[in-house]
Amino acid sequence: MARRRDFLMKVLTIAGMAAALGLVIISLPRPWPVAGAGIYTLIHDLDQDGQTELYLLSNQGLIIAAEKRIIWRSPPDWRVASIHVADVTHDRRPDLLLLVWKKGSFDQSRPFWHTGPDARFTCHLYVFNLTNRHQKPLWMSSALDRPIDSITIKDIDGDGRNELLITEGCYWWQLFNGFCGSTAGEVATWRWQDWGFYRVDRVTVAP
Ligand SMILES: [Ca+2]
Ligand SMILES: [Ca+2]
Repeated sequence: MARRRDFLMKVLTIAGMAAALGLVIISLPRPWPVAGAGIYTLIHDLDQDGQTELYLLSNQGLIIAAEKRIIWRSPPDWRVASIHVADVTHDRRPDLLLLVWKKGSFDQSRPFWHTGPDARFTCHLYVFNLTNRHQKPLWMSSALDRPIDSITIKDIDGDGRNELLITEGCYWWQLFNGFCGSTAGEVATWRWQDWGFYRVDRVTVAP
């Protein structure tokens, strides 16, 4: 009888642990992004040559076409979660922003002082310009400290220059080291300066 009770206790303990693990997994803040899984199109004259281009985001891959010809497509290992067109570099030329998830922090330009494994699935923000129908990278982040859940581009302080309103999330591994804290989900303001974005601590919002 005692052995049967012990067996039942073990079964109930294992079932309880499995249920707890299931709840933890369900509560994870979307470690694998689902944005960009549908189809999204933009029509824009990014290189300002008087001819519009088609930007087709389909199943997390981006194709740019002009005059029925594909002029650029995103690499197959990128998951493009969202695309945005606006002047964020303050040169009065529209820029193309891609929110990308990919494995590894760097592309071919990995600095020599970064050694060891580099295969985590991480979030990146890339800025491109289109010149004479050639897509040219202007700024490509390494893995962001926190993943971006959403981007809104807006001149919030009324100075004629756009800012990025970034809703930050956290990676699944940050759940266990206290990095996420209570700030995940907050909206941060990023602004372009010289050669990249920096985070603005205080912003005076235009009335
Ligand atoms: Ca620009
Ligand atoms: Ca501004």
